[in-house]
Amino acid sequence: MSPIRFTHALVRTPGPSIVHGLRAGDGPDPDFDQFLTEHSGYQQALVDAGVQVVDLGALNQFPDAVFVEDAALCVGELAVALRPGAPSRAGEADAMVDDLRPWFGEVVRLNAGHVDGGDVLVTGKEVLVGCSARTNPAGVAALAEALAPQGLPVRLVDTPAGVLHFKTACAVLDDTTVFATRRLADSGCFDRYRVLLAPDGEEAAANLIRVNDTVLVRSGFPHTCDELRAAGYAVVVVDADHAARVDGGLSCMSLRCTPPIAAGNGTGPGYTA
Ligand code: CIR
Repeated sequence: MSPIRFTHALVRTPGPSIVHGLRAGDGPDPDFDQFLTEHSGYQQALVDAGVQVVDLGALNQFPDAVFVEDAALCVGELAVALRPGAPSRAGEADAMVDDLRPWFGEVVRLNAGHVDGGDVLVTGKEVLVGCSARTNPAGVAALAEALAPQGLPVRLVDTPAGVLHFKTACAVLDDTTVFATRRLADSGCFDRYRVLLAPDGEEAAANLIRVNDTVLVRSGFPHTCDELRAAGYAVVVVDADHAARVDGGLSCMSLRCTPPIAAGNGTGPGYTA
């Protein structure tokens, strides 16, 4: 199981209800049409990185459903429907069970507590899960049980106070390297890793994603791009300002994976690209 090599990315086109998406601040609503444009650019960047993009289809009854990563975890041949911590998002996990079955066969349901996928960082060594306002120890324990048959150790860590998700502040760059905000790195949770730090003032760039040979970085963070390129990574910049208006970033808008049923068993949703 590699934390960076994938054959597929499962996404969900946003519905018009995305303008009502949850957010911590009181900034402007995202513009639906511009969100769609950005989402389509995001999908193209994933295709260019070498994965097959599959649109699971909009779920307009759940304003935040475009952020697919929070409702499920796909790791190796296993798919787990999570239990998102925000009440308005709980139903997204039920939809995931049906959506992921064609690709993974059995879908395990988290059976206790709460976990948002944004708090789950899969590295080449282990699975770190940050406790947050959305993810609690009972959920982490249930996830550890679900992942144990795969031989995947789970380590409970803390998401920094005031940060929505653990992966708001970090990302995997390769088997043993992470990119993180200084604040999160200073917590010591990455002491067993090589750490590249987000430049001061560009902490919001930490929610980047490594997809095969490409690192996707949200636009607006030139120093981050320079740092990654200097370290030898191929960087592609993606617009996601309207996702950011509802506290979304790059990682949460796709489930990067290598499903065991590569064509969705012929019953899955169609490819978008
Ligand atoms: C939420 O608050 O749940 C959404 N508006 C944003 C979720 C972003 N998810 C993520 O970073 N993993």
